[in-house]
Amino acid sequence: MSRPAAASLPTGLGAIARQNGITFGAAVQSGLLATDADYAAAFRREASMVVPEWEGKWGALQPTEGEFDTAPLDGILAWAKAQERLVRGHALVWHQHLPAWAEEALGQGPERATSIMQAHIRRVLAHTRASIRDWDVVNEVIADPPGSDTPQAGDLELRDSPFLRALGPAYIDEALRMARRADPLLRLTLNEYGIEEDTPAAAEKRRRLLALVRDLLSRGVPLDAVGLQGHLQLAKPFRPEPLTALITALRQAGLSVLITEMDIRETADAPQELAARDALVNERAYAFVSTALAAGVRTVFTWGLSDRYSWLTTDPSVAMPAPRTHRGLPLDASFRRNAMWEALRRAFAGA
Ligand code: 9MR
Repeated sequence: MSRPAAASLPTGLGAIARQNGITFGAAVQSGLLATDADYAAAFRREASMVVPEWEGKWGALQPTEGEFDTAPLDGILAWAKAQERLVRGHALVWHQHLPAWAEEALGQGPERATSIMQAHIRRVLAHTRASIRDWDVVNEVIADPPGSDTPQAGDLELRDSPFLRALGPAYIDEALRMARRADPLLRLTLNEYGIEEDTPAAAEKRRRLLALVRDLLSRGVPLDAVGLQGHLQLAKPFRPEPLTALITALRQAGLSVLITEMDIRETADAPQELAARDALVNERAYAFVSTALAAGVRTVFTWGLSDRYSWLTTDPSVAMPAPRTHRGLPLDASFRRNAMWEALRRAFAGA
C-alpha cells in the first residue's frame, strides 16, 4: 500500500491549533502506541497533548488495595516525554472503572471511605507530579435528569455513586481538597458529559452543573476548571447559544473551560452516502468547536484520534448497527483525515 510521504501531508491539528493559541490533544492508549505504528504516527502528527483513555483510572492504577500498577500510565508518560507532548490526567474519582475492593471499602463507613480516597489521590499525584499538571479530579458527578439517555431515579442532583453513598455530597469537596493538598499547583478539573446539546435534559444538567460549581466556589473548595466532555450525538439538536451561555457563566465564575472528550455519534438511519454523512459530522463538529472557542475555550481534546479504536466502534451500547461504524473522530478507521479533521482545522484556523 502506498502512503503519502510525511512531508506532503498538511500540518497536523496540534500545530494548526497552536498557531492560533489553542491546544489540541486526544485520548491515547498505551498498548496501541507500542503495537500499532500507524496509530503512534497519527498521534505524533496530530496531537500536541494526550490524555490516557483508561490508564489513569482507579482500577488501572490500584487494582488491589495498596498495590499500585503505574506501568500502562508510565508507557504514555514516557512516550509523551520523548515526543515532547503534554499529558492531562483522567480520572481520580469516578464511579466507573472502580475495582471491587474499592467499591466494598467505600461501603464500610465514612472513615474508611475517606482513607482510601486519600491514599489513592496522594499516591497517584505523587507519581504524576512532574509529568501531569491538570487532572480530572472528579468525573461525572452530576445525576442524569429525566429525558437523558440513562436517567437516574429520584430527584437527586448528584449522581448516586459509591462515593456519594459513603460521604454524601462532601465527597466532591474532599476529593478536590485532597488533590490540592497533594499537589498544590495542580490544575483541578471537574469533568462532565451530557451538557452540550439543546435538549431539556442537557439544559437541566447545565443548571445542576452551574449550581454545583457556584456552591463549591462559594465555600472555598478548590476548583480551577470544568471539562465539557463533548460526546455529541447528531440525533440531538445543537444550538450555539446555550453552550455559549454555559461557558461564559463558568468563566465568569473564574474557571477555565476545556473540551475534554469530543466525538460524534451519527444516527442509526444516517444516509448511505459517505459524503452526506460526512457533511453532517463536519457541520456539527464545526458548530460545536467554533462556538466553544468563541466563548473562550482554549483546549480541545477528542476521545481518540481514529474511528478504528474509538469506543463508538468497540462499545456495543453506542456502536452503529453493523456493518457501519460511526465516523466520529478526526481520522477514519484507516487513519485518513476525514470530515471532522477538516471541521477542526477550520475552527482552529478561524479562532
Ligand atoms: O473510552 C473509554 C473506554 O475505553 C473504557 O473502557 C471506559 C471505561 O473505563 O471508559 C471510556 O471512556 C469514558 C471516559 O473515561 C469518561 N467519559 C466517557 C468515556 C466513554 O465511555
